Amino acid sequence: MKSTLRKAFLEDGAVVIKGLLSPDQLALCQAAFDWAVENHGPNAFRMFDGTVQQSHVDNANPRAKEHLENLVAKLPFGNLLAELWNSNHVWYFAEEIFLKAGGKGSRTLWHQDTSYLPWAGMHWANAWISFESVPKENALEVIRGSHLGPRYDGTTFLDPNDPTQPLHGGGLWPRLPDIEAERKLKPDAYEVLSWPTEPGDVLLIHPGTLHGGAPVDEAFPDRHTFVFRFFGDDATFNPLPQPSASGYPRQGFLFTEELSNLEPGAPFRHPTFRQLV
Ligand SMILES: O=C(O)CCC(=O)C(=O)O
Repeated sequence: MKSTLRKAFLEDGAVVIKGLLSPDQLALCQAAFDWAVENHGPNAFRMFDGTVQQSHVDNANPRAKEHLENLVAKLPFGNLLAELWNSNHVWYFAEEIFLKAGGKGSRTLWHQDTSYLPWAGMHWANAWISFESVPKENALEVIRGSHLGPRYDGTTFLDPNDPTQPLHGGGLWPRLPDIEAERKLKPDAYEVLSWPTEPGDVLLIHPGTLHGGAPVDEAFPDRHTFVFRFFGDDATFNPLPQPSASGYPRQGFLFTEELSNLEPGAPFRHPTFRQLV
């Protein structure tokens, strides 16, 4: 592996691996994606315009777990991430699904996944895999190096007038900056990374990076994106504030039962997560 890729991921928190997935591998992913949209899980959040589906977000669908684990084991992520992180082991956590359709999907609000999931450590990665060619204007945006900075409170994603409405409250974690408002006043207020991608390219981000954007619009109306999440040796259990001002999470954290015996700071391990390396 080129040392520039490793350096980019460690320092920037994001890197694109061009052409990582072959057309056959991508076709397997797309079939699994379509199945998972039809057979969504208990964490799915869907929006419709009349009867037309506008968006679909799902997380760790238990109905898809075994199939996705078998699929991911056939993809080149295990060895790639072991090298990228310099980790002896790599585990698969679960998937997330993002479908935006009809050209009306607004930006995904800026957030860190670590505000929603009890994760700490350097060895985490989201593999963002879109089935369309994604132009730069519609790409996911990442604040360079933000995985090395503060762990912010999350956004509830619920208030259209307040993109930083605190998820947890209580002042334990700093409130998210209003990055879009700041950028409007000063376009270079943040160092924002984004890349156009082609089918087969994979964007890897550390889930502690501030990321957002990736809107659909008239010129690019539909996006189907699979996110596979992975962790390695340097991954620890770092609980979220409880109780949370917004009542998050309504249905328990992902894998609440499995993680219930982990002490804060313990290695993030449980047999439910498939070991790839
Ligand atoms: O694709 C998107 O719109 C959001 C992606 C995201 O938030 C993630 O990969 O964690």
